[in-house]
Amino acid sequence: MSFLKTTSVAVAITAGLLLSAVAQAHPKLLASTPAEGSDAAAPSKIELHFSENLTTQFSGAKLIMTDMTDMPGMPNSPMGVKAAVAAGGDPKTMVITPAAPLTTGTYKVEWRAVSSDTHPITGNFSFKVK
Ligand SMILES: [Cu+2]
Repeated sequence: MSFLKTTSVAVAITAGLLLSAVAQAHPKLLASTPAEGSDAAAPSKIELHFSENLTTQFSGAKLIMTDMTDMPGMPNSPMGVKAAVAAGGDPKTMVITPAAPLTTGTYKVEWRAVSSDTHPITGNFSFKVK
């Protein structure tokens, strides 16, 4: 009996160590193109670079046009932009490709990233198109 007890304690300690190791593996957005707050010509694609490999089937992003005050007569309310979201050239990169060239305005990217520990992490950033 005492052997079993010792074994279960050892298993519990091992599980605790594993949990603390995976808790550090949450994907963080390290950089993006366009960068947050930038104001440049319309990008043909938006790249998000994360700190961890992404689980593509659970990760994704939405592109929203949040301000179009430069377009007279257009309602100034947030509007989803049709775009394809795919894995990039490496497993830490997500690429958003708008279906049509982005027009002048302010855009927000709302991302959701899941890596090996399966916890969804969300965030957002905005940029402008001249
Ligand atoms: Cu986690």
